[in-house]
Amino acid sequence: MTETAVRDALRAQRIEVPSWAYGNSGTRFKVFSQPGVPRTPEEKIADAAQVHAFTGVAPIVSLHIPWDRVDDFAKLGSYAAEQGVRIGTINTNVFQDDDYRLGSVTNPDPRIRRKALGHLLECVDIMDATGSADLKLWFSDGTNYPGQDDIRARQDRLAEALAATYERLGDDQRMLLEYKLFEPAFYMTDVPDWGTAYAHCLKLGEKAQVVIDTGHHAPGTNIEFIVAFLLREGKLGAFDFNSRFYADDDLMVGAADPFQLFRIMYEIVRADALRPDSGVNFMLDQCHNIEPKIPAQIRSVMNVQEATAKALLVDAEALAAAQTAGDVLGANGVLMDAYDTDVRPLLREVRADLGLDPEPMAAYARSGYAQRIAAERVGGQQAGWGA
Ligand code: AOS
Ligand code: ZN
Ligand code: ZN
Repeated sequence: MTETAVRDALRAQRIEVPSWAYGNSGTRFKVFSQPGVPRTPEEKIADAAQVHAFTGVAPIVSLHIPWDRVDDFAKLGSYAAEQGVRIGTINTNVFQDDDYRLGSVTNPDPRIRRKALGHLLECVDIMDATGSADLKLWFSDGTNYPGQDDIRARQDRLAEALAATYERLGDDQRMLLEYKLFEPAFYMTDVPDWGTAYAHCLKLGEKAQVVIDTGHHAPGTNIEFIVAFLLREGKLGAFDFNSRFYADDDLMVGAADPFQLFRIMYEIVRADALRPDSGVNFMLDQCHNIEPKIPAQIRSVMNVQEATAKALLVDAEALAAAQTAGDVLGANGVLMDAYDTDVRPLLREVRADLGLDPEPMAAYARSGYAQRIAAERVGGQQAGWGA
């Protein structure tokens, strides 16, 4: 790839940020509140707009319903536009009501299954109002004990709800099915892995695609293989990027394992799936429990940019030649040369080309925004988990 093509790709890159990253969050042990946290969906969008203002590549905000419920979603969309961003994916929430103790769409009780499906369909109505293209489905459904419920019947119930939701989608709308190995269910999860998600999506049709949340696998899983496979099948709809040391830690992407992020981005580049019109949506799904939230999002976006820049710098011709020649060490060396490149000067130039400060973290810190919201927003509510 020429240097111009690398720069063009980096300028055109798009990363979607989650509204819930700006509110207070925590673990089951403690939620630490921070000064200036948003009190409303509008304030979450305003904070997200800061991330875009300083990075230039994050103009899309994911909403989570009901955490971000407002009376007029079209108006919220206009507000987002005024802030310089737009509303992206609508994330469903069928995991927070007492009713969902035994599951949502796979619950043995048909009344609760109907309630859960009603929420999914309502989220498509919201997509119509916001102009969103993607509906994200993550189900906490599963069981804690062997024998607790019938694994196979739960798959039937899941398939039924997915089919009804799929039917409701408009021509330009997609549903993105996210899998997760465990948590909150500890014995069996109804959508535990990419194979299960893929099989359901395949049956549903083209508008159903798989989401890879990078924190949702068993330790040691080769995530880039899943990326390569799903891309080859045209079934990779989106990422939830974050990083983890142990389980679903939801830490900043690229913090735990920047090399893994590079390997993932290399498969993206290899499949020409970086382009915003490729059908792959690059979202962050993170919680900043102890660190300041807006800078943590800026840092995360920068981490994705750095991994992407390195992936774009892989010498494809040299790599193919080494692979064809069976030159194991040569091929590995080509990949590592790209990974070992310091791409920060290149990204500083890309930002300058976009008319931005080359150092987003420092520029945000200087802007005074953090001090302003801390003074203006008194009585911030916990947003996201537990809201
Ligand atoms: C849950 O573990 C999943 O990662 C979800 O994508 C997401 O975190 C949830 O919808 C709440 O933010
Ligand atoms: Zn996720
Ligand atoms: Zn998760």
